[in-house]
Amino acid sequence: MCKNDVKKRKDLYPALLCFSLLFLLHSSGVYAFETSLSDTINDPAPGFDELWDTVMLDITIMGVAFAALTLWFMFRYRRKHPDQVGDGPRFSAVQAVGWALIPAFIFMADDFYLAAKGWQLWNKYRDVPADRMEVKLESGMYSWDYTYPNGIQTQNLLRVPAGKPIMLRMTSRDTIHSHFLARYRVKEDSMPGRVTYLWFYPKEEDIGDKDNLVTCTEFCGVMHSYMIGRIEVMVPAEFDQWYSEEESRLSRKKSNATGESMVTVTKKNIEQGS
Ligand SMILES: [Cu+2]
Repeated sequence: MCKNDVKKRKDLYPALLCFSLLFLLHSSGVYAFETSLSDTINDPAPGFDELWDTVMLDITIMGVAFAALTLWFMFRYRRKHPDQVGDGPRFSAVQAVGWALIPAFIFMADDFYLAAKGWQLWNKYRDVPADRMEVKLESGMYSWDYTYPNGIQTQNLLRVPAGKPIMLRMTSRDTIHSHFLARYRVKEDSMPGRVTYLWFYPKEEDIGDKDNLVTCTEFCGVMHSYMIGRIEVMVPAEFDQWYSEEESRLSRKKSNATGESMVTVTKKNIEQGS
């Protein structure tokens, strides 16, 4: 082995140091994520946010590490005079394979780790809280039609009490739509002939927020971008009042309709002389 080779190999030590640092930095991020996940059992939104932040942190560290390494290589191995011929370090087969596999292993380990965290979070999210309110949603070009457990219906406006998990059981009367709640970090397709669901957790700080929007995130037709709804988070007592008032209005409407149809039948009978 000539002296020159040994020197060039030594030049690669900072690169290996970079990878090791990257791994250590990431490990500390992993620990922070691990400890905070257990605090977010009920509400999936902070978990999705933390996972997103971890992905951003990882790709930033990797990007910066690679950019720094590239710049350093460019500087260290620059051509010093016009007729200089390159002379790279000679690696043994084991060193060459190690140089390729160790970084690949670190990055794949990070990828698998993030994928596993995403899977774990998704599984938690699919475990819907038992103490919830279920609302049916039928989507159609171009509106969101909600039906509450007591039968009252709203369009493009979902009123919910703060502090109660809300589950939507969704279907569609025409094509595929996707109910997206940006604030709660959840979305799910609604489609004809199938019932899908999503749930979210409205909180007190959401009360009075006029920008708590529902948007359709599946291109569903020419008016797709106008398919906008709103989530109105209410003080629980006010919600209960609204809910029972609407319920009694609905039952009055139903009894009036029944009364009207009885009158129609009676009129018919009179006309027919029976
Ligand atoms: Cu749509």
